[in-house]
Amino acid sequence: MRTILITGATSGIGKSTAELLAKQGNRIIICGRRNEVLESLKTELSEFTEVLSLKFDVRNLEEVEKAINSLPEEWKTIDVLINNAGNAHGLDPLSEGKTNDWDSMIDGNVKGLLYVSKMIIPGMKERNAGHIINISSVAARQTYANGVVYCATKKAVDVISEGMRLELTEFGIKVTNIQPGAVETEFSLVRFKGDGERASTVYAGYEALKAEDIADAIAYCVNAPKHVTVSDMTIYPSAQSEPRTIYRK
Ligand code: NDP
Ligand code: 8X3
Repeated sequence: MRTILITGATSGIGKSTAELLAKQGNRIIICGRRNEVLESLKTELSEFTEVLSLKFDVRNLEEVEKAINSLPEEWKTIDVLINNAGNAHGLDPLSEGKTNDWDSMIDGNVKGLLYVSKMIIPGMKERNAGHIINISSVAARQTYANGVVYCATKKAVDVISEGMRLELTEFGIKVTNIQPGAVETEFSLVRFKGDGERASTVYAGYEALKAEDIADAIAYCVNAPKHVTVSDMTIYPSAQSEPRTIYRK
């Protein structure tokens, strides 16, 4: 039975992935900042498998280290790390961008992913086994105006995935980089700081991806035979041709 640690498991892609991989019989470590959500998800998933929850902010190195070091001995062997936590904050031109939004995106989407990975990689190297799945975005493929800092963070995730593959393949560690297009989750609600009406316009007039669609793709990568590594995957809703272009009815 594999042990899988998922960051950002309290919502959207991370939550659906936790649900699917739990139903497939894997032991799951769910992570996020919202304790109540973690606890209710833990109860839900415990019906299918063993679950452990860790509450930490990926931007805070001390919290990351403390949380991961607190894992009981029998949970310390992490077979699969899914670096999913992340968000966009704001949609503004650089000249008007809020620096605290930039900090949140750079610290969360890039530094947070590095902090968590640094805690998990040494064990994988020792065991000569493991799989790291990084959730990037189609925003890494095509920069869009007003989302430059978010796009830059996701480009960084692509580069980090590539670098991990260069450094870790010889240790038998697989690295997968996934670039989803528009997925209807809490993503836009967070980007627009709780403005639900504005968030819903992002998904209006076409069928956006569901978190479950990305969970399916992640599960495919996790379940591939030992000799098969899915290195990169890009998944669009059928109505989206590139990050800036969605055909709406
Ligand atoms: P959600 O907003 O639904 O989920 C984001 C998750 O990340 C939550 O569980 C949240 O948990 C966690 N998170 C955010 N910031 C932090 C932090 N600082 N520390 C710890 N956890 C954090 O969005 P999605 O499910 O859509 O996003 C998941 C990933 O997918 C992100 O990396 C996003 O960039 C990427 N993505 C999303 C797309 C989309 O269209 N939705 C498209 C392409 C990529 P909590 O608040 O409890 O901490
Ligand atoms: C989220 C997808 O196109 O809104 O990464 O940037 S997009």
